[in-house]
Amino acid sequence: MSNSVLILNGPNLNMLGTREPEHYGQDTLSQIEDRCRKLGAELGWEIDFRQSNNEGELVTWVQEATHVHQAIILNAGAYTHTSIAIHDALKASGVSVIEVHLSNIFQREEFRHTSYISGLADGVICGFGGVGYELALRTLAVKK
Ligand code: CA2
Repeated sequence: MSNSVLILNGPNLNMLGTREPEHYGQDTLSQIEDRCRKLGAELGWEIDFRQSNNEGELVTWVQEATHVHQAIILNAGAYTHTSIAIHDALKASGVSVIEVHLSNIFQREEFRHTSYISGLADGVICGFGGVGYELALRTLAVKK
């Protein structure tokens, strides 16, 4: 299998940098992507970085990850708290997952404290803004 990591971003994350900096910081998603690509190159990972507002598209991308990507770094956005479909796809894929959130979901509304992904993830990183994606990549490099 290639040294490829799939970084998936869910709904509304394409809006980063436009509103709610108190929760999500100032970075745009494309700035986060650039930093992941730079760090990925240093660590020897090929980075496939995607965003979708569509639950079904995220499910399809997870399904296609089997035997293609070493791991998925997943910020499923609000689908984290609702999507049994993404949970089932992750479970069936057998691909290692690291769950990432920009904000500390446990300091926020009660409905954000539930994740359908955490129980399947190798680990969860939240509350460190865009740096969380880089921490996830570094963790994968240690496990390589
Ligand atoms: O903290 C995270 O990374 C979240 O996954 C972000 C989701 C939220 O629903 C999760 O509970 C936690 C929302 C991302 C929306 O981002 C926006 C950024 C700027 C303007 C509008 C939305």
